[in-house]
Amino acid sequence: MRLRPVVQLLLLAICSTQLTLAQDCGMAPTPVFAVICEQLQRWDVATRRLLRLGPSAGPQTMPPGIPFEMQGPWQPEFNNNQVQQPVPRSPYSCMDLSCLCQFLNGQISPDGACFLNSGQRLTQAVRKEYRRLTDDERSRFHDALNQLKQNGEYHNFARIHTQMSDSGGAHSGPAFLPWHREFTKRLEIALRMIDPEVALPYWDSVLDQNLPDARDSVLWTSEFFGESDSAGNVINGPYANWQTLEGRSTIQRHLGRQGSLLTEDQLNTFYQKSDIASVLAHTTPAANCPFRLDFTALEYVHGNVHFWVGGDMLEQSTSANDPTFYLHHSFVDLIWEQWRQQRQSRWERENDFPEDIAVCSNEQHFRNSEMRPFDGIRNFHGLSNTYTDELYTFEPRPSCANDEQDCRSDYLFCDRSHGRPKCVSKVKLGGRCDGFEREAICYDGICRNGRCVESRSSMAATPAKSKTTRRPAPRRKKPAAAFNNCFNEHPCCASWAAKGECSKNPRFMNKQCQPSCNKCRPSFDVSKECSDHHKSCQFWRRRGECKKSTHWMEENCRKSCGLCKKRKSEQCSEHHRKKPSTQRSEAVQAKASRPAKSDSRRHPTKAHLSNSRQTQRTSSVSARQQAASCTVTECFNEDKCCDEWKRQGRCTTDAEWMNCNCKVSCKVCQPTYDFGSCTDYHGSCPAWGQTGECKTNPWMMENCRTSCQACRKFTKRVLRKQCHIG
Ligand SMILES: [Cu+2]
Repeated sequence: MRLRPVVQLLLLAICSTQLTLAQDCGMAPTPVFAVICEQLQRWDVATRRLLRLGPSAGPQTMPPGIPFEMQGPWQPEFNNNQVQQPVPRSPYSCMDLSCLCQFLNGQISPDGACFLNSGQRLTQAVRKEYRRLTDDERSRFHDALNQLKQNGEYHNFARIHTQMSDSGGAHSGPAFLPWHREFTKRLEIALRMIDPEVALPYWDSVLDQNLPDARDSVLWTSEFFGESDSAGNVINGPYANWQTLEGRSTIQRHLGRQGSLLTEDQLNTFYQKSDIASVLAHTTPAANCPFRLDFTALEYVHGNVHFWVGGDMLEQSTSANDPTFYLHHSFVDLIWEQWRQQRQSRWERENDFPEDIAVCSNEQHFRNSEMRPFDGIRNFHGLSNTYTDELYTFEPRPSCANDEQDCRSDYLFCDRSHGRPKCVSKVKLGGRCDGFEREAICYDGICRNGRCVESRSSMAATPAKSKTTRRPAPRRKKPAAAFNNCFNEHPCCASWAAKGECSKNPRFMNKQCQPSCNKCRPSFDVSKECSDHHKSCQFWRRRGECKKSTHWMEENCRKSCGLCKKRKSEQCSEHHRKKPSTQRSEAVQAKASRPAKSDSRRHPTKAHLSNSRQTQRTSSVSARQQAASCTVTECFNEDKCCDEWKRQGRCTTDAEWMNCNCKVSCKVCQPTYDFGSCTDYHGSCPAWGQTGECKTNPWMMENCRTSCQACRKFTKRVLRKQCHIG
């Protein structure tokens, strides 16, 4: 028994060295792959560090006053194939059109179709190649994206991708594809809230890869992604002068300096994969992971495109500043979906996920881990068929055959000079066209001496394609305002806020009780107890949500759920009564018998110690008998200094006090936890840590070592200094 802590420490040491010994990025086929490899490993290491520091450092949030083991109702309940929380609090959680319909103020007809106020029917988004959009579709997409930029929502999205602490599963492992599927789905919904007809296009970079110089593609003109100056600043097109999240005045790109675009061969290699663990791949395996580092994994291959675009796209922390990010990821999603359709049954698509192996991928990539920061969904939910059944679908990649005329786009041509006919992007004026002299490669021009130049004939022959005659963007009526997603998530928010929890427990409260903490302005009167805060309350009531999603409905659909007779504050206390005790102070004391802040149990002061020395001289009662008068009943040390005091001999020199307050160190009792390890010794530690107890209560530093990061703060040396008395 005495050996246990030692063995555990040893195991821990072995484990952590093995985890840090990642497989060698030096095996990478190209220098850029090696850099991507290191980048993914850095993300992984940082995620693992956050996970080790425990919930107070990580993104987990705990409601005020509800200890960890009692938080049952707070954990969204998941059936294996349930894709979302019952009530979508925001349109972003929607997984079908009837849900989106609610947020777009539409009407659902008896046959289930959604008709918007404009009379238009809401349909599945069709994701097309960027160059295959009609002029109207393209300008609507650009308009919607610019509105998101202006109303700040685009930045909110960029921030999500940046925040490692909340988005650990975004990179470096199996959750990469599902996470980005959910992320791009959300952006597409944000666009549709502005213009319901918009879909997120995809950028098939294979179309550019076949050019003499992909930087000359028509994509990098003001019609599409825009041009950048010699310093890399994007200076024209729909994203010109877009301020970045970090406050730079433009997006940066350095096309083609490093990396590469996707090739048909890379895609074919991917389509050939048969094992789920090579598709949802462990991209940062440790040396002892049974899976080898595989540079054909989509996460690696896709990283090359980030590097090819360069600038903001280089780093995970800035890449979502550049809209190329979303169009590239929309294509990555298409490639994944093609694999799913070709290789998996419907059932497999929703169920196959690589085994959870800690030495292969960190916990955030595990099948059932929460897909942070997307409330209420887990990684495996990202496998749902509902995404492409209900919300969006892909138009097939542009292709052409001998008998077909072209690639159905003014910006693409069918290359018949290089093997099997294939669609290739057109080249802007001044760009290279060598090797394609016989093809209609130049946009608005002809190929002469290996360069695209304007030609009178081309100008005369194709006036419709010239920029000056491009149809102006259609004027539409004012789009729906961005959705105001400002709701309390729990009926007790107001009570908690009144008790000062907004400042005591900001991590939780700022997320779950935004209106009550004045973090956003709701579109309804929060103080009205008997009202519906959401226009869909009746709809949800009919779907039985009053019973299924009690907290949210109790707060926001009180009228529809028939809760007007009860006062919220009463209901809060009822919530509390259901559980043994959810008042933090009661719970903490009842469950853990933590030290009351009474003088008798404060750690020894010099005065106290000198008193007890006298006690010791006069007392002949054994230590254990003295301890019997002690009111601390459970087997915990009450102070982080206990072990140090024991080392100083206080278990004998100050036996009475020590045997009560440092029971474990003085071996008065045998703890059931691994004393000496850097873990939490009590199940409620994470919850107490969340509510700031680490700072205010000395008991915590001794017994909630993970939650309070105690081992890091109080090394042996620090303790020796701090606990020195006399
Ligand atoms: Cu990416």
